[in-house]
Amino acid sequence: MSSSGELHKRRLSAVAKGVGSVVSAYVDHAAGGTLTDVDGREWIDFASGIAVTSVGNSAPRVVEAVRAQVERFTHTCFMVAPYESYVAVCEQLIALTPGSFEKRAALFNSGAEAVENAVKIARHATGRPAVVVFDHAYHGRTNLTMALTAKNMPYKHRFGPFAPEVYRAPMSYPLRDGGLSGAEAARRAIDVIEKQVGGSNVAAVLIEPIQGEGGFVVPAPGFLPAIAAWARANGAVFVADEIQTGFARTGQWFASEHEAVEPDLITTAKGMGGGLPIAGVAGRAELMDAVHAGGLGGTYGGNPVACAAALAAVETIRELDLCAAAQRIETAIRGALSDLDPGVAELRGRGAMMAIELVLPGGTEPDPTRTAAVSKTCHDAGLLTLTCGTYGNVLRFLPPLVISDEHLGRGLGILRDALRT
Ligand code: PLZ
Repeated sequence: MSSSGELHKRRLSAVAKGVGSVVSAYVDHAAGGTLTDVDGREWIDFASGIAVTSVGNSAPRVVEAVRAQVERFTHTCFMVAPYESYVAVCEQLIALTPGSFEKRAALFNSGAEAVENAVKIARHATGRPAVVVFDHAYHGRTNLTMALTAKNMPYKHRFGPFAPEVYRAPMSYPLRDGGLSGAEAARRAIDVIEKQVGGSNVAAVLIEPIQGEGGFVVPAPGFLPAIAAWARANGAVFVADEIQTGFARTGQWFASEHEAVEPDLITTAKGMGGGLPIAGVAGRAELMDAVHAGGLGGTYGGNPVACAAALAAVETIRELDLCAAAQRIETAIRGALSDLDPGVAELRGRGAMMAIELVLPGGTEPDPTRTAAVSKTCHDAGLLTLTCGTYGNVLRFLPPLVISDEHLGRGLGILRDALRT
């Protein structure tokens, strides 16, 4: 087998430079909380492939379900010849997402595609053009979702022009908005929407209940409910982008539940598929069913192999009670990182979606240099961590929910050492 060094050389003359990688080690195999590279080195996984492998890599049920499905049939296209597992995944989405109202769902391939479709549905159902998003938001890399995403580098730079009718409102970011309460931050956002867009023009208000790429920003309590209430009162569709937060990651099936918010539509992907590419939009039947027959779809959306994996992932989350596991991971992380230096402005997040924001001591000036250095030290010691944040100064921890106490503890030890050096 080739070494990582050899593979990297091949990559340079085969893979486009625009596609990056966090580490230069190439993976050979992976399990519940570790990856092993082709050079035989074991890594502790605090990334889960960006919040995807919540049930672990090659989770037994997922492997079994995929193997069985591949042998029966690999693809028919649901729009050509339908099959049961697509319907079953939609039933699960309807049952698991918050909201006791009548729902429908549809399946897609990626998070960005789910977001695009949620916007299509909201515009079609309301007959309105405008989409409201927030500072620090991340919703994808397609043309419409680039417009919805806040950060220029690396996501948008020189990739425009972008889709029109996208408006950005200020987010509740307790560390950086002078400690506005949820209600005050919502008032500030609603003022912008009402003055700059007009309530009756808004098709959708789209928000991540905890922001992901933008820095694991947890809005102040009351912010999400107030924004959702405004949307309802103004006939706009409240869309929760739960692509990163969904499927037990934050200690509930969906992060909206922490504040008892019932979104009109929810977008899901990542943890949903147990490692296979699948995404969904689920929500109010009258919105979902407003779209004419044939108006939603795609060749691969809800591919049977991905559906089999999703059903197995859901079963695994239920059976192993991975919501409780995520809560235990939060407790362990909070315990290990409670006494850090003044350069750590905040430890925040929910469940197994936790982060620290690094600043220059004595203020809140972001410290992306130290963030990158700590991350690099972790990598050198065999811990796979990711950074995020508008200012590149947030270290985030997204272990698989099935990670062992031993691997979690070792990973946190490496992290503490890296913060001390
Ligand atoms: N919405 C909330 O977190 C994907 C992107 C990594 P796709 N986040 C990881 C990168 O640099 O491309 C994400 C998300 C939220 C939408 C998406 C988009 O999901 O499956 O990557 O299209």
